[in-house]
Amino acid sequence: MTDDEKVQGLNEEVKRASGRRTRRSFIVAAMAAAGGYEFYRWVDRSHPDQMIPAVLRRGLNVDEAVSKDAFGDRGLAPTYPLKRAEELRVNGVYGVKDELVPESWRLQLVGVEQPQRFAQYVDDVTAWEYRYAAKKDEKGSGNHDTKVAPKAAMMGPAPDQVEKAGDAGNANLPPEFQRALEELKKAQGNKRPRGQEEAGMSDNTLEAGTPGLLLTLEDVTRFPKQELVTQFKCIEGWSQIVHWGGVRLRDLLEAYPPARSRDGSFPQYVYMETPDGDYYCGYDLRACMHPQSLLVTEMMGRPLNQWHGAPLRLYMPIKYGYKQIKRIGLIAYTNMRPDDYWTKLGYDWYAGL
Ligand SMILES: Nc1nc2c(c(=O)[nH]1)N[C@H]1C(S)=C(S)[C@@H](COP(=O)(O)O)O[C@H]1N2
Ligand SMILES: [Mo]
Repeated sequence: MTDDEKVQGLNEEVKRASGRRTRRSFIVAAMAAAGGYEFYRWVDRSHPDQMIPAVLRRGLNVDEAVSKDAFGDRGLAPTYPLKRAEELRVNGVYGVKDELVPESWRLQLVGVEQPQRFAQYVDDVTAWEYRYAAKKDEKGSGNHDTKVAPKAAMMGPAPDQVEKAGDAGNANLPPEFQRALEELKKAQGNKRPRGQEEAGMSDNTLEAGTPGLLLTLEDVTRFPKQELVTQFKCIEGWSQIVHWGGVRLRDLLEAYPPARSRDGSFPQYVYMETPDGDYYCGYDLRACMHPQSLLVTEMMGRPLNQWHGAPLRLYMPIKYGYKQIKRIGLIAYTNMRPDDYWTKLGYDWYAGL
């Protein structure tokens, strides 16, 4: 058997098994079927419950919740042979248009339990300055903008129409708004205002003075490397099979578990945002704990490029493309369902496939 055939065999086994079992017993079956095969490491390294920090185990009934609510009986997204993977097109460039200076990237992590115990603690994550290379030309920003066909359920105007409105920029704003914008800019130390794309600023953008952690890329990539070949689906109607490389989001969240609320409960949501706040997404903590939810650093065996979200993007199975946020600058635990870029424009928050 070739490696691809082994993987196919495993996938078939997985599908059969998962049709009749809970995810819990399914993982046991998959582990047996995997027989130590290394490429799909998420299968044979799935944490036994004992390895999940107590703080998350008590807050979440991960196995049950993941299999039943979020992902149906199947539990896992199907995977494909590596040879079927192809180069993913670029679709949507909010928050990635400017070239980020790689050394200036940090992951802001907010809502962690006792953050002061970590060396990466700072008392204001928003004070971190992301630096951008001088603009050469506008290439990339015009041609690649998001074009998403309206879904039946969509309430807002079609994105390309909204986009045109957004393209007019600030020049068309009434003078009082322009003055207010100028004042806001000054108050922010003349930093670029956040959320300058058509959906506007996120409701969850952090306030200055928010404490948390500033993680480097090394901090994020110290977890076991994962690879996955899955189908990426955009709500527009196209899909492609993609080879992803990165680390499990779950590993990061377990290393930096969330703080409880005053009433003793755990946050049920995770919010993510680009460094400039132009694109943002909200997720169930459960979906983030899914073993196939990855913090991606590589596609097709190569480091991510700017347009696909370097240095770090999300890939979350069984969610549409618009939840796969590129160039993550912030991850925050939260109790309230977080704001989401395309939800603001009328799309479904869950975006389940
Ligand atoms: N930062 C950012 N992330 C984003 C988007 C975006 O505009 N900006 N678009 C989303 C949409 S609608 C899709 S389909 C996917 C496309 O990912 P790709 O460009 O790597 O194919 O990214 C998602 N993540
Ligand atoms: Mo999309």
